[in-house]
Amino acid sequence: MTTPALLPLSGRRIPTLSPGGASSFPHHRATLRLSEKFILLLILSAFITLCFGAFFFLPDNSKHKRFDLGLEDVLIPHIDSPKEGKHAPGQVVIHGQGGHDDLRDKIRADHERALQEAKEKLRKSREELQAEIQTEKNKVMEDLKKKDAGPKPLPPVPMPKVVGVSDGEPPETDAKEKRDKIREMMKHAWDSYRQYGWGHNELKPLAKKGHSTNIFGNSQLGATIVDALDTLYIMGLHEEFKDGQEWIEQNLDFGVNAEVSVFEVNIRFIGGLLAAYYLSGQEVFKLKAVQLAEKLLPAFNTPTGIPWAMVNLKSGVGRNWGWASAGSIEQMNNSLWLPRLSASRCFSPLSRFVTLSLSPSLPLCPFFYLCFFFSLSPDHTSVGGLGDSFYEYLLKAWLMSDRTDTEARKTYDDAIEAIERHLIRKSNGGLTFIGEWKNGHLERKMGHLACFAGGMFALGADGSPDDKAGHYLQLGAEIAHTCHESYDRTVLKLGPEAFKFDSGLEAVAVRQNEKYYILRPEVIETYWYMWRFTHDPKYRQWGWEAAQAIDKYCRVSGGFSGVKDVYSSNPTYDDVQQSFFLAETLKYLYLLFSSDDLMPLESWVFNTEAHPLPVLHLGNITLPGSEPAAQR
Ligand code: DMJ
Repeated sequence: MTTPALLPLSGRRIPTLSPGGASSFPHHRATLRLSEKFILLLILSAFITLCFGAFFFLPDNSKHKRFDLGLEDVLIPHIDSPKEGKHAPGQVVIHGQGGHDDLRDKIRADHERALQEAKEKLRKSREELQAEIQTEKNKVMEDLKKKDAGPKPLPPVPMPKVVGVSDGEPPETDAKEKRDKIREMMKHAWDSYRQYGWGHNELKPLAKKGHSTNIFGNSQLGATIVDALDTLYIMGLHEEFKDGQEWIEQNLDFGVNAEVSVFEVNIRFIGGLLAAYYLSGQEVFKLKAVQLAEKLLPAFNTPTGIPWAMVNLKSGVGRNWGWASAGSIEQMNNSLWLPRLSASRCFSPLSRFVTLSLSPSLPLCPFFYLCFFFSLSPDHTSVGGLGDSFYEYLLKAWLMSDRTDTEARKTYDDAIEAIERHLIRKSNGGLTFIGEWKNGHLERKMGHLACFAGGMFALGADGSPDDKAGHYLQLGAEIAHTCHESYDRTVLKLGPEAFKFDSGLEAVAVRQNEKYYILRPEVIETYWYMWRFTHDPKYRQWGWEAAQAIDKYCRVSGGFSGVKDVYSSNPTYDDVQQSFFLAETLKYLYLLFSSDDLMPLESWVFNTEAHPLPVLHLGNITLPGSEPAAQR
């Protein structure tokens, strides 16, 4: 008898043919046909499904007992071990608990292993732990970079229900008149730009033509239009707003071959577009903001994680300023706004990364990261230019997260404690000032830019640790007072770029190149915050002094210009109407004379260019698509 051949693929036995050609099928088959096996398999699987069904769908009167760890709670019905062989009425008894016991044992074992690991961690030295954390961070950075490598769709942008975009007319006639005057100044600045500089980044109000600085490369991106939009909206200048919107729809193109400052473009353009979007609900602003954010993204793809200072919008090639070859902390300020557009490319971990890497000599961030991977330059630290908004954004990240980002708040608290200890001093004449740390000592000089810190201290007072709210509000008031003095001690009643507290000098500029005023907002910004938190009439008074001085000394027929010497009764103009004059200076002045229900601080956070973004209150968010953006 010949052995049946085995076909390896199906396992089916095929009888061999007898040489005589007669059938040699056996009478009795010891094996099953394929179709029979298939039917058997079907029956078997139906049976198994039935068993599972019974397991999950039997009416379950028994309670689901909590296992120690969360998820099992939901998935596994509890089986009480029968007490003295008796079951409670209605209790479902499932026999064969071995599987659950195994699972329970496994969970317990996992739990114990985790505990053991935690204990081992605690036994490790600080250095070992730091090294481990560093490795983790590097891994996260690598993953982030990998994730960022390819194009992927942007996540939806939350659309909060905005509040407080009201008229804000103050009840006091005096304040109302002043507010009207500020609005008129805005109109003059805008109309002049509209007439002489339309589409250019800024305006030369004396030459009556367009102007641009190197922060925008050689582009014509209409920086003033984008920067001014939300101020126009808040002031109720809707015709002008529409005009600006139309220009943006038809002309704003970020595909230009221009090398721009990542920081400036971010705070002015992305900030301006997003604020316009949140205020007006017009989709075009969001669209443009997203387009621009995509253009800036290559700047974040650096070996250190600190974004490039500049990026070419067309090629995506980035580089740093020659004098800050590894980037400055200013660059990290980008983190407040971009995550809004691109949550999957969240930049905030990068900024944390830097935050934790403070200067070894001073527990504050120095300006420049001269060497690779945060081997720091310990030699220049201040809250003025290049460093200012870094601290501001720690606080604002916390506020914008509806006070949930406690890590940002803690870092802010630590930073301002260090600022107070190391940089803040009282002059002989009793003026509180914020100095600059340079080459191992404190320079008793304060920049106009640092005057914003008065407002920051006041804004951060609520939520300070150890009941220090009153202290920080007081500190804000002292900075406001000092900065007001820097204005009041000039001929024009406008503040110089920097002022000293040295050799008998109190809040006055010494060097010629520090005597200019370029329509900056920081002092007025602090007045506004102080007004909101104290309602002390002196802040409105001081704001009004500044507004009058600007109108008197900076106003020309073609707009507003900066002046070169605030100590000269016959100043020369610098012939630039800065875009931040419309974005910030006039906006803060207008808000100062408005009632508090216009842009309330519980609902809005202003970026460093005074562009408001709504606080992301939980439950205050509608994803686009689920509800059409309201036309407010
Ligand atoms: C503005 O562009 C912003 O306020 C920035 O943070 C600092 N400098 C100018 C205004 O002075």
